[in-house]
Amino acid sequence: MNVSELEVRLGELADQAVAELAQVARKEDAIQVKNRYLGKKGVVQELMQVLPSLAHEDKRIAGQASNQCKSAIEQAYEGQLARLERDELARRMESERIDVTLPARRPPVRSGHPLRQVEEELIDIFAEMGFDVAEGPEIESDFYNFEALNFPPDHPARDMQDTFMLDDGRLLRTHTSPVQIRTMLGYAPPLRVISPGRVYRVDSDITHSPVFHQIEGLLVDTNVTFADLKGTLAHFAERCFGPGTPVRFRPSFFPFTEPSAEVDIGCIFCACKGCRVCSNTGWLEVLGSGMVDPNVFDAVGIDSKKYTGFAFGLGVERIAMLKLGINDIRLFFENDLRFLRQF
Ligand code: 2NM
Repeated sequence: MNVSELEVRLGELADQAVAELAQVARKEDAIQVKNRYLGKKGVVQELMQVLPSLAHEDKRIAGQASNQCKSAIEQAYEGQLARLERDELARRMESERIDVTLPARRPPVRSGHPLRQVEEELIDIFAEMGFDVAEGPEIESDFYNFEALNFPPDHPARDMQDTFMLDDGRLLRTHTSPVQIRTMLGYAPPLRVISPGRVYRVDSDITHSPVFHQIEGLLVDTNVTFADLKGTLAHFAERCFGPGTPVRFRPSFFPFTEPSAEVDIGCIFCACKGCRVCSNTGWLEVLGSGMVDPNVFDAVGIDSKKYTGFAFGLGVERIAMLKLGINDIRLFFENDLRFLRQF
């Protein structure tokens, strides 16, 4: 093979390699093509084995032709590689595209369970009036739950039907009054406390749950009268249900208070005209209350000649149902998000 034949052959190889490189669709294929032409045992190297047989002047020409061929293939290789990478990037940009105009994902709104919202509102109202918050155990002894509260030993409220009993004679508290007993045993008057918390009774229907929440209040001082009770609860009713909310006190009975009274508010659904919710009475019962019975003071060692006090209790579920327009108490305890998300 003479030098001009070599030059032609190198030119053909370069054209061939460039054409092949233009066809490949993958980076690995491009590398393979380049190696086949330019590798140590590649076709260009093989062709150049004629070099030693050429005349001195022709060797220089052959070397130049070989370099030209190599750089043409090299350039085509680099170009194709760049093109493949660009295509790959474009493909990924298309398939992994982020639509920046989409509305942001909303984080779950932590408004709190409706019962907790109402409980906090009620606590705030009493806190404004200077009541401290007291808490106590949910498992109680008969003494704190009944005896100290002036329940006679055979009183029907102690019946097993109403109270969840433990095997050892203790019980799940049926009200938060035991907290008031513990407070009176631990602190000297004047006292002004509320006791929010979970209580338990064997009872279940659309207005009763075996577990529910109470807030009880207790105020003990010298010269506390029923007028103080009325003023406090009338103020509470206005803060809870709106200015001008009417209240009325009906005589009632609790073992731990004497006298005792149920507290009604004017029906907030019919403006006291009478409707289904208030059973056409125009009134809704929201609180129990009364003057602390001297027997309770005796049980906790408070001098009932020196001190008087009032107490009251409310069901958080009942108030929440009235305020939020909920007609089944069980909804509070089912954890159905379709219910909870409404509050
Ligand atoms: C109520 C109604 C009336 C009450 C009484 C006491 C205590 F400990 F002072 F005697 N605590 N809570 C009370 C009074 C609770 O709930 C309907």
